[in-house]
Amino acid sequence: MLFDGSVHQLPDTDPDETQEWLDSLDAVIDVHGKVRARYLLSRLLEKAQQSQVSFPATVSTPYVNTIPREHEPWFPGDEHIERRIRAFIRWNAAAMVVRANKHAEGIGGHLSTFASSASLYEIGFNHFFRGKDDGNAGDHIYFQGHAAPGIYARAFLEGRLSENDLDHFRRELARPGQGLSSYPHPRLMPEFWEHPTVSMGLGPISAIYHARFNRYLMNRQLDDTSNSRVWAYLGDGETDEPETLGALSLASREHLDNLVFVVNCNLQRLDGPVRGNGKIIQELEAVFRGAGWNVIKVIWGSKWDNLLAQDKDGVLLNQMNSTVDGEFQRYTIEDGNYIRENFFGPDPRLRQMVAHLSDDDLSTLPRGGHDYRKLYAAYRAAAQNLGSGRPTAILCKTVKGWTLGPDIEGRNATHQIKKMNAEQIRALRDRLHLNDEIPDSALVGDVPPYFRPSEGSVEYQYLMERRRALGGSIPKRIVRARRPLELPADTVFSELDGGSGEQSVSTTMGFTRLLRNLARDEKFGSRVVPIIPDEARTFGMDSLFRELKIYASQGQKYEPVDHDMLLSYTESTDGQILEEGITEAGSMASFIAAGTSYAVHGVPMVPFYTFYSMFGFQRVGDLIWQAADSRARGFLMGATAGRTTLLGEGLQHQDGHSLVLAGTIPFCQVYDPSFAYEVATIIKHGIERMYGDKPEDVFYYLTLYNENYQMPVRPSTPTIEQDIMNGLYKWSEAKPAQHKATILFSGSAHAAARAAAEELHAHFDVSAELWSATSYKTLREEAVVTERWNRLHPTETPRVPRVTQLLNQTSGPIVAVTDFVRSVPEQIGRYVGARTFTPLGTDGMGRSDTREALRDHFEVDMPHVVVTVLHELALSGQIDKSVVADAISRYGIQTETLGALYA
Ligand SMILES: Cc1ncc(C[n+]2csc(CCOP(=O)(O)OP(=O)(O)O)c2C)c(N)n1
Ligand SMILES: [Mg+2]
Repeated sequence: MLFDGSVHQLPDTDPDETQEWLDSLDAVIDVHGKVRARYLLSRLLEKAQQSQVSFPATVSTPYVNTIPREHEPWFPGDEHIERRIRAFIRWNAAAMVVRANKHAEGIGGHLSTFASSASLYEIGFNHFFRGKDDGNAGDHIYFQGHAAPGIYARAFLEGRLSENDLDHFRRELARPGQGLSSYPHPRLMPEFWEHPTVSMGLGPISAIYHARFNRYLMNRQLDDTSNSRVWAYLGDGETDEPETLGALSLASREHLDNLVFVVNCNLQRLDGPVRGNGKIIQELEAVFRGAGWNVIKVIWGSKWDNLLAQDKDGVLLNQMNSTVDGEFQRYTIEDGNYIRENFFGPDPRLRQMVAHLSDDDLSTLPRGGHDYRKLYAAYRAAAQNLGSGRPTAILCKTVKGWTLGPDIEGRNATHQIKKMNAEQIRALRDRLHLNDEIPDSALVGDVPPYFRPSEGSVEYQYLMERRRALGGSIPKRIVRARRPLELPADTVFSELDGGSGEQSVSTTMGFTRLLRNLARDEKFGSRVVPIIPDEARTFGMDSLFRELKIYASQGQKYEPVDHDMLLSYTESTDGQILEEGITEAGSMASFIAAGTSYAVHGVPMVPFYTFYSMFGFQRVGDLIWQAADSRARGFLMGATAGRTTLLGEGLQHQDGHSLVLAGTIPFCQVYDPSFAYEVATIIKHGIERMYGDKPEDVFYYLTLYNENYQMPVRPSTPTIEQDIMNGLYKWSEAKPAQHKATILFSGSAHAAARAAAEELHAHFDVSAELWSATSYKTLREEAVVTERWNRLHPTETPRVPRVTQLLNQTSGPIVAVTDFVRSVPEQIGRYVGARTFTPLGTDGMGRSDTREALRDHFEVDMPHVVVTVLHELALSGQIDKSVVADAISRYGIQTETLGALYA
């Protein structure tokens, strides 16, 4: 009752007495000051509690609308026309899903989500969402994934989609490239959807970081986003995902008053009630308020206002407050009499209050989320909130499946219902008052027709005028070069080509230097977005704090403890680094915001998200998948990579498998470089590929290691850059010897490979050629494509996969060594022709110990490479088996253990 004037909705039974209390308070403040007043109030609250006068905690208000009737603004639209438009959209959304399932049993789609949220969207489309046809950044809308049919239905009404398009909902392969995707997928509909949302929770967290990124662009003077809002629509069930609510405090901390969450509280999720025994709206109010958000509850429709005004004893309010969601859901499916008996019935004062209402009246007392004026009031308040410094959450109470009839509305199974029979379709038509538009004659069988008002109709004119006034149709994904970038100068990269001389450095250090060079590049530099989740010191990237500065919307209000040091912790309003704190999910959301800025804003930005590689793909893999769907561009840098290279940290830290997980993500270019010049080449080509003349919507994953060694000079072969990008190249010739072998290395495993080649030559008369395998994924994908071509062109000369061509230039057994699991090199195992191929890798869980001990344990060190090569030579009869046995004892290798995989 403390907030937002909601107390004004309750009748004052004794205004004189109220005034006396208020006057007393004023007197206390005047005479004794605010501290005394606060003390007295606290004592009063304490006393009230002791006397069992329940008083809500300050994070929640009674179960009534936040905006009282008398504060509702004038509604500027034509409610009747908008209702008609909404009816058309509702109809087409349902028709589309029903038709799709008629055509293909089991194809799916959702009726009930949009049915519950149609008004939540339409109020936005008609009055708030700003398009970008005027060349500005516009608003950014995260649509609830399962509401997609409604968004398509609106695009149909606007003439953006045809009936034929709607008939290709969920049939993307029937007309390649022109189907309507099940959910918002920019990858599949790159000119329509902007933001993927359907994996619960990812939309909300992405929206928060997106709103923050808009401010980042503004504070860094890269784009004027001052008028852009981010609207995120989400389900009440979706709020159970940690990603949904986990970043709320960032939004308030960063004063993101450009952000609005609209939570569709239909009280149901997929299986049943969201909080049968509680009240999700109250729970969410407390969470959002506690996190510093502005909360607007839209619970009751207008007809309840009259009842509330009569509630002199507070019995209605008490009933509203104490009825649990499970009961409210029941009331949606029961008739008016049931409501009278059970909601109003037990208390004679309540029963009396509705005595004048018929059962029909009672069953149609609507919820706030279906009351257009209440919604308008809430949205307007949210829109006017810009400047307040607080993000807004609008919590709207709705009925799941609203208007779809008694078999679907509010039923526990409603989420999954995709079909309607002829009778249900007719009932929907009647319910939406579309009898003129869709006469009985059009309702033959159970395939509902679509309906679109003619271009001359008032509805069409109205709807188009509204969108024109608001900057054009939404959603629309356009790639515009509003502020194009210029590629960095070549010299930025060439510094790493010369090697490190006598100095031992890591690829991480090489990368940090490169990142600094990139950020210093006169034209390109400002587009670099370094993102770090509280690991900069681990990676030696704290050296960038001072130079690039950490983005802090509030600047730096304190002098840091290390202010007198060269590399002090420097925060600034125009800082470049997004130091995210310990949130890989949030960092990925920032990566997506920055990586899609080329399309969302027409301002290409180049994110470099550097993280502990163990806490990348396996921790936030779904967000990385979403990045691919979003068509994000940029670089994911998996630092402290390698199961044995990161020593000491043990089981939960040592990553030997992110390359496998990365390999499963389409459009993710995966590299495991060994040397600084390889890192530089991959980043150079990556930038060109993603941001050059013919940009491609891909992103890169590179491993970075923390082991120091002398970085070699880049080989001078003319094709070296392309060789590195292709995934495999000869790194060193072998010294002549009697037997031949080929060793492939990647990442930090180059050391074992190089030592093994020396050893094999020195002691076993084996000449081993060394090849750097920068990307097994790239090799595999090329081979798979070639293989397919051969299969489909049986009469033509078969093509040879690139990896096979390259390995055909080598001799002897092929042994691959990696600090990752064996399945990484195994990706090319099928393409080595008649040769033998043995991968050595780090399958199993990590351990805390030294690098040497770990490499021995995982059997990826020099002795194991040597023994593997010798074993293969013995198998082919080139050397005697006793040579292998001698080598095993020479290196003291344990032979009777199960190995790291089972240890
Ligand atoms: C991460 C994830 N888990 C599960 C699902 C499957 N799923 C799709 S919709 C849904 C229920 C959604 O309920 P709610 O958020 O309340 O949305 P409503 O349809 O009620 O508006 C579930 C569990 C999903 N899409 N994403
Ligand atoms: Mg729900």
